[in-house]
Amino acid sequence: MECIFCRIVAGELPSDTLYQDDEVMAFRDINPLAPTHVLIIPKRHIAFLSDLSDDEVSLIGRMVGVANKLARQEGVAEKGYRLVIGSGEDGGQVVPHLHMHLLGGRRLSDRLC
Ligand code: DGP
Repeated sequence: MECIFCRIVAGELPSDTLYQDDEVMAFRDINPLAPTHVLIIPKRHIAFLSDLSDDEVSLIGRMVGVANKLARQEGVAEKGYRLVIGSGEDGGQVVPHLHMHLLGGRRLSDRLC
C-alpha cells in the first residue's frame, strides 16, 4: 500500500488518533501549523476532493461534523477555528488522500492564501 493515510487507517503507521467511525478518521497532523492541527479523512481512499461524485458529497458533511466535535473537544470552538481542504497541486495538496485540516488555538492569518 503506497498511500500514507491508507497505511494509517490500516494501523500500519502510528498516529495520534482522536476519532474514528466506520467512514471517517481524525488524527493530529505530524507537522502542526497551529496549537490544534487535526486531519479528518475518509477511511476509504479518495485521492482528491475533485474525485467526489455528487452522490458522495455528504461525506464532507460527516467530516465537518467530526471537525466540529473535535473543535469543541480541543477547546477551540468558542474562539474560532478554520477548516481547509486543498484539492490538487494548485490547491496545495501534498498527500493525495482527501483530508480536511482543522486549525485553531491561535489567531490565524487574515489572508486566505
Ligand atoms: P496537505 O499539504 O494539505 O496535503 O497536507 C498534508 C498534511 O499531512 C501535512 O500537514 C502533513 C501531514 N502528514 C504527512 N504525513 C503524515 C503522517 O505520516 N502522519 C501524520 N499524522 N500527518 C502527516
